[in-house]
Amino acid sequence: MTTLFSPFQAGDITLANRIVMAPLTRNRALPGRVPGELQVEYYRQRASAGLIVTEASQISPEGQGYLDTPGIYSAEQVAGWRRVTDAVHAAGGRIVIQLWHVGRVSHVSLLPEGTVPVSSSARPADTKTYTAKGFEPVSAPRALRTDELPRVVADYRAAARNAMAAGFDGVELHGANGYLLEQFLRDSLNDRTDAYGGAIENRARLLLEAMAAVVAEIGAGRSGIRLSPVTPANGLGQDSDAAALYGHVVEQLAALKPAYVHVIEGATGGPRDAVPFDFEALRRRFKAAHPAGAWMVNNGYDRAMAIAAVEQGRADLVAFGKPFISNPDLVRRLRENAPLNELKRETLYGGGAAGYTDYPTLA
Ligand code: 8OZ
Repeated sequence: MTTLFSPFQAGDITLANRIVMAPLTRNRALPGRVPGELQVEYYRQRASAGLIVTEASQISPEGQGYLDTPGIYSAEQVAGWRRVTDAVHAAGGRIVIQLWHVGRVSHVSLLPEGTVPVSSSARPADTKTYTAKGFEPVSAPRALRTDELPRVVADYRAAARNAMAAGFDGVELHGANGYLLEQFLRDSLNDRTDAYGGAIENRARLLLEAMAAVVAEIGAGRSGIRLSPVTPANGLGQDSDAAALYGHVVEQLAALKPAYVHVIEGATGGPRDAVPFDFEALRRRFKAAHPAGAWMVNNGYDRAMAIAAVEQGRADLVAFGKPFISNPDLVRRLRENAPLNELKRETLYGGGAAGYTDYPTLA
């Protein structure tokens, strides 16, 4: 019988179990936005996950929106990530990197001198970001020109190439949580009049071009993507027809034959049912077009929910976020139905080893 603890083949990546460590922003990169020894230890401790998805990592200096998040665009960053992937692989794990461009969710102090955040639109986000001065409102963005979009797609492609050089098993495109690709998807923000705005086919174009570029660079079997059809994260309003928009997106993604699609059900890190959405219909639409593609679910899953979702065929993989922060041996704890450590919220973002690499494992 297939269970949460059974092995799984996601494209070209062989997973020891169906339990995934979700991408988690922790703001502990070194100067140069480079992952260091602390990240090596943190990810190594969590290598019993069937798959680790790293914290979101910017594809370019323009794609950064928070203090001390790592990148995957420089040689130093690639070298830092190589130490992380070597450690995870030596411990028997699998790891993909999440490729991130924040779009308008940024602040001028985090961006190259003299530049402002970029988006589908010049309308600012009603949200804050974390800078060297603490929480600050995001800066006003400018709309990307049509002739700049090939360069953005090329940045995703170069980042995927860097990910392979850094030894990752694959990449996950960050298409969720109110960042750049979702800023193009939703008609609550995208007010463009070019081929990247208006009809659903147009609003989905940048995401699909980025995904196609990643697939062309590293192969479909090493490419995944994360979506959040109804999240209110980062002040991006709801799309006027999320079912039609995301139905089109997963159908077009399916044609690219990715290893997996990762879906945040509900409000990221919050209520699962604040906005009605038929996630099961979305899964069926994807599976009808790409039966071998894995369906990864996330958001507030506990042990019983995860076991049931896999047993009933509603998910191939289940991603856990906060439980993996406080339980490096989460897989063992779920298998043995052992109690979980409490999460310390005050050490989520920034700082050092405390609340990062010092959570205890079972004896
Ligand atoms: C929490 C804090 C900063 C960024 C996301 C990358 O929501 C994030 C993020 C989460 O996807």
